[in-house]
Amino acid sequence: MVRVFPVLVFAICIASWTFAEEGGVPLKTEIPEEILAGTPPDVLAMLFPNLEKPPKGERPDFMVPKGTVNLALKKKVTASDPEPVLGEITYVNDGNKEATETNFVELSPKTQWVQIDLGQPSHIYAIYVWHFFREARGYHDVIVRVADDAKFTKNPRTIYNNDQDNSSRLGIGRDRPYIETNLGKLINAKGAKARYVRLYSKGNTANSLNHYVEVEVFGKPSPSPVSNRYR
Ligand SMILES: [Ca+2]
Ligand SMILES: [Ca+2]
Repeated sequence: MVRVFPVLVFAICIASWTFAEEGGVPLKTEIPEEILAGTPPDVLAMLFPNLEKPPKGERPDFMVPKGTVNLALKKKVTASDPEPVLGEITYVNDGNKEATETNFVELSPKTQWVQIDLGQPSHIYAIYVWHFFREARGYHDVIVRVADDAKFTKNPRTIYNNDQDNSSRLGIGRDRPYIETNLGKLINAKGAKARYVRLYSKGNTANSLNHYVEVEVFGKPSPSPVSNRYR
């Protein structure tokens, strides 16, 4: 541990320096009001092995370059299930994340995705997702991928995956399942350059359906658009 420590400190210094150079600022988003009913989180934790600990209170600052904004807000959104069971696909990124009884979109069972077109190649630093937090539950196979094209054939990359048994067949995920809260799930996208963001899930611990209250994609449009000409 003693030998690892200086390396860690060095890595943290480099990371801090990188963002400082770009004018790093803490990522800010509005956290919706907490509304919890149903299975208590500690009971759910027993049912849901290898659970990631839910954040307590406020999350520590997540630093992003100055000028980072939510690029997803009201951008074009599509889904694997074009006719939601409840709500509208546009609820995914309409900026409304209050946990009311009607303020979420419900997609069919099995693995489903929603996809946001950021409109241009962008550097993505963080993704915030709120599936459904009116009760303590966890979603299965939460996977986030980014790509240069809408069909995910050009430069697709997986930036988050907690499908540990590969039941959604996008590879074995190394991330851990988590319980939904009003704090949302913050995913580090590490500056990945892409235009399209796709989020998967495969039902949840309460039922087989898939839900979204809101998705935010924090980043900056890329100063040099991706060109195929010189590849
Ligand atoms: Ca919404
Ligand atoms: Ca799985």
